[in-house]
Amino acid sequence: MSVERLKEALLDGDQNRAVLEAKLVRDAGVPSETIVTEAIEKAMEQLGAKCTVEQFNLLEIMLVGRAVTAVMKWLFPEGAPPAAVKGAAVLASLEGDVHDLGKNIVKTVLIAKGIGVIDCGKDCSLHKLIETAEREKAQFICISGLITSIVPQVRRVRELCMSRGLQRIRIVAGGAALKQSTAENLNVDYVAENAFDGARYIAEILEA
Ligand code: B12
Repeated sequence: MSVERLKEALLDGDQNRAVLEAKLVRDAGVPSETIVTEAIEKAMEQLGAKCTVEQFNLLEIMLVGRAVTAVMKWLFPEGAPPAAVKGAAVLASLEGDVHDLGKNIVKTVLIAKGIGVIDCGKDCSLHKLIETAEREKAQFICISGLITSIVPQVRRVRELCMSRGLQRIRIVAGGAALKQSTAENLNVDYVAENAFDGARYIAEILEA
């Protein structure tokens, strides 16, 4: 049993072995949070070296993505919703960004913590994002950004919220491309290091 072996199974795209290794790691007392940040995130970082504009093996990446999804489903099984849903967070990857593995992990973690999530999916326009936040009376807009080209869109979210009278909405950013930046630079309220960090920030505000 080791987090290293779980990482290897994920990188091999072997979902059955990955779930088995995840079980062994958790049975040994490693918390789900560590499994996500030390195995899943680190494995995907390694995979990142193979997913550049020049060099790119789609099948390999998809198999790893499938293994990640299988481990997440095992770590956070569906069907047992928390007793009371607190707050509402609209979540999306913005237009031009089709990465959604991280976004889906954030969704799972928020739901597991009892926070209501409205998932606008990937490649979501700013128009749809703000309209949904308004309609759903969301307290949070959560943006997952994996490619740097979406940064200008992120910077516009606050101004668009203001123009609709939604100044009380907190904007939370995360994902590899956004966490290299600061909240001030992105014009958001918080930049999360990972899904759990973001969920803690949201939960603290809801409890305040
Ligand atoms: C998997 C992957 C893909 C898959 C996506 C599959 C999917 N359904 O998501 C596919 C094959 C489709 C893909 C495509 C492309 N990709 Co790609 N991809 C990756 C890779 C390898 C992993 C991303 C990932 O899933 N990470 C795992 C998750 C778990 O991590 P995460 O998203 O960061 O999320 C965690 C936290 O950050 C946090 N989090 C994430 N979002 C949020 C949001 C909030 C609110 C909060 C609180 C927390 C939070 O929670 C998660 C768990 O803690 C990265 C490499 C990397 N280092 O990131 C490249 C990478 C992101 N891709 C890249 C590129 C260039 C592309 C392509 C343009 C390649 C091409 N030649 O066409 C395309 C086009 C994509 C597009 N238009 O969007 C570049 C981006 C460069 C840049 N800085 O702009 C990277 C960095 C690779 C590289 N080394 O160059 N890709």
